[in-house]
Amino acid sequence: MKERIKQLLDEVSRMTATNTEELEALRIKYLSKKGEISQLFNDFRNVANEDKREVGQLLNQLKNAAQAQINTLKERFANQQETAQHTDLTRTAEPVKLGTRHPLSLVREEIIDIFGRIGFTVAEGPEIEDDWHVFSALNFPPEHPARDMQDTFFVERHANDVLLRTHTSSVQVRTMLRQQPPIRMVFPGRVYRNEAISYRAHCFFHQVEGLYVDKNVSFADLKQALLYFAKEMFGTETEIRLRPSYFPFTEPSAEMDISCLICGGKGCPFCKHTGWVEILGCGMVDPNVLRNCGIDPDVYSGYAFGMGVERIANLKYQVKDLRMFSENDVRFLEQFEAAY
Ligand code: 2NL
Repeated sequence: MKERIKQLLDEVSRMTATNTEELEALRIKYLSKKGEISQLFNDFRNVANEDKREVGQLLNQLKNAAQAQINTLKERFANQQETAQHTDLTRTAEPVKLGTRHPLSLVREEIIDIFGRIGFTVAEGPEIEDDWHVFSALNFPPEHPARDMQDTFFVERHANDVLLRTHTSSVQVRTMLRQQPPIRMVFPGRVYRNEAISYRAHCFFHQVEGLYVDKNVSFADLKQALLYFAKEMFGTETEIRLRPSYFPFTEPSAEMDISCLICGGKGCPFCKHTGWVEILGCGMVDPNVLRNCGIDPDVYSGYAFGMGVERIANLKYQVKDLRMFSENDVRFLEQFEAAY
């Protein structure tokens, strides 16, 4: 028995395997219930009493040696597998996930694209402005509430107040001061208003405004351009209606509704059972605004319009909470079209 144990001790110390299957076979051979070592433990009963102590110690030594050797080999395989994973050059490449484009960018680009097809080019301008470009030139009376701290973020308060623009119209003003008609442009950009943040208001949002100034520009031209826009943006079935409204910088002014996208005009909770949803404001540029910007209102006339990009995106994607647009939650953003 002692001979057999010593023989096995020698075998076990030289035990080696080239893969996990071989290793498992060794474990079964030596350590399983019917394995060689267990067999020896069974035979231990028959060992003479005076030898029991010595043989017992040898047996335990063998069992521990076998277990230790198997564990060492097991660890070696685990390490090898890990290195193999890093060096296998034939492995399929990790899939690279495409990012998605922000819904507001998608909508802004679509608006620019639609107006581009009927001759509108694009201009941008500064977000930090002064009182004259944002209010005075646009015919806001001196006591107009928009000029109040409550509605506008002021950077510096002095004679020419420095402030964050509340609409992109200041870019139109800069454009008209720089060039004579014809002007046919859209003006996308971020604007700021001092509002409490909620699901339907934010202290910043995005606008696209439009301006067309030339000889003999009429309200009919405005209506036709906006009808084209509505059908391109929301589908050819879309109808529009204009309701009289008021803005300091246009006269006459109107708000435009489109037939409800959800019910097609029949009336549903989305359109509050009116069949219509509001999408933008528009009007004929007030002669005072043209004059303030160096354009002769006796020679030229123009139309202008302005829309909130968030508003259009809400309609298109039915986003219930405006804050989703600025929180960068990937679970929201991932749902939109990928960049390519
Ligand atoms: C709205 C309404 C509007 C304009 C913006 C404009 C600009 C100049 C002259 C005249 Cl320089 N008008 N812009 C006109 C009518 C409406 O915006 O609700 N926007 C979100």
